[in-house]
Amino acid sequence: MKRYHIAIVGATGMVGRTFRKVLEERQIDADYTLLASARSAGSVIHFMGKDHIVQVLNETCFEGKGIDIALFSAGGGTSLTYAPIAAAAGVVVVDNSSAWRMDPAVPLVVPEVNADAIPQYKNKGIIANPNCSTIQAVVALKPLHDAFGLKRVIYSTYQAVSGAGQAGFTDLEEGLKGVAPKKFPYPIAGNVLPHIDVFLPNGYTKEEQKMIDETRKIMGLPELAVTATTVRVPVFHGHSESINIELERPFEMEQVFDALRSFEGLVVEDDPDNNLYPLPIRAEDTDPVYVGRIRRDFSVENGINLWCVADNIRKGAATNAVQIAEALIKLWNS
Ligand code: NAP
Ligand code: 3JN
Repeated sequence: MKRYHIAIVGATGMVGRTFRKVLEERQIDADYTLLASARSAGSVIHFMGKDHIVQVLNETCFEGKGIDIALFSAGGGTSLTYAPIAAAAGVVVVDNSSAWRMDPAVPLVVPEVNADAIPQYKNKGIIANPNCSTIQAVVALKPLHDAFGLKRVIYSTYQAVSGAGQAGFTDLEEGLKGVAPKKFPYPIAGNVLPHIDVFLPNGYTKEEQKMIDETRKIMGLPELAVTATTVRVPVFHGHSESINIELERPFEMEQVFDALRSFEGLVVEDDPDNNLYPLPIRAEDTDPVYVGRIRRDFSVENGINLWCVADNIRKGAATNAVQIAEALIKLWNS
């Protein structure tokens, strides 16, 4: 069987570190090349049992190296420039940024939901990894759509500071000691900010618009009624989401529980008598998407409320991309 060669672009960053952790945990035996900017080129990282020298990402770094897959997490600008260069060298790029997500020729993939889109990588040599908030939401929505049809979705998110990178993380750490914020416009310690990413002319933030657009694309429902309010909260790891869902067809609550319980990648934590519901501190450093507080919304026909939690840097970024790489390897080996 062929031995594959995987590159990690942005290997020194928060998502890059988690890529390495997830690849080691899953023992994905391959040759590896670690890439980053000139700032950290030359540094040594111990990974998969050996020392790797971090190399600089440039126009020629993919040429003639036999790299099969590159996991990119070095920002949208870097992906816009270097993903096509990698693809031209025969590399399949799995990109964590928003740069390529809404390109109609680029598949936007959450393997549990739309693995059937993966072969579309052949169009441009790129597969896009969705935004963290979208990934966990669509894992919860898919079994309900398959069983009863989605009619309308309302997202309200409670997002961890790790979603804003090391700078967001430091703002909370230092803010708890009374230091003024550098990344966020207001203190995040003891506060909540209804503001993630930049504001758009339509009044939504870009994070909200990403959730709306990406949900429609992944679910293959371009007309789905969906809206979002995204909020930063003083939590280090794990995004939480209140999701209000209107379904097309009537249901019994037991059918809803059965559909959610039997879906790959989802864990139902719902036992109000014992105070059991998903929590970001329990989701931290794990891969599933957790759902709980599952109940009928009596204010509409066929309505459901649920609470959805996942580790935003694992399933929301690194794990999802590694799952895509695993699916590609399986496809090539078949
Ligand atoms: P981070 O901790 O700041 O790390 C950034 C990484 O990118 C570092 O390895 C850095 O290398 C590298 N880099 C930056 N500019 C580069 C350049 N010009 N050439 C090569 N490498 C470069 O950020 P992060 O939190 O890991 O996030 C990285 C990106 O992942 C984000 O910008 C976003 O696009 C994506 N992301 C996606 C999700 C999601 O929802 N799926 C969540 C979080 C992040 P140096 O060490 O050399 O500086
Ligand atoms: O803020 C969060 O919780 C998620 C942030 C994701 C993010 C951060 C910087 C740039 C993204 C993303 O994945 O959409 C990007 C980007 O690539 O646009």
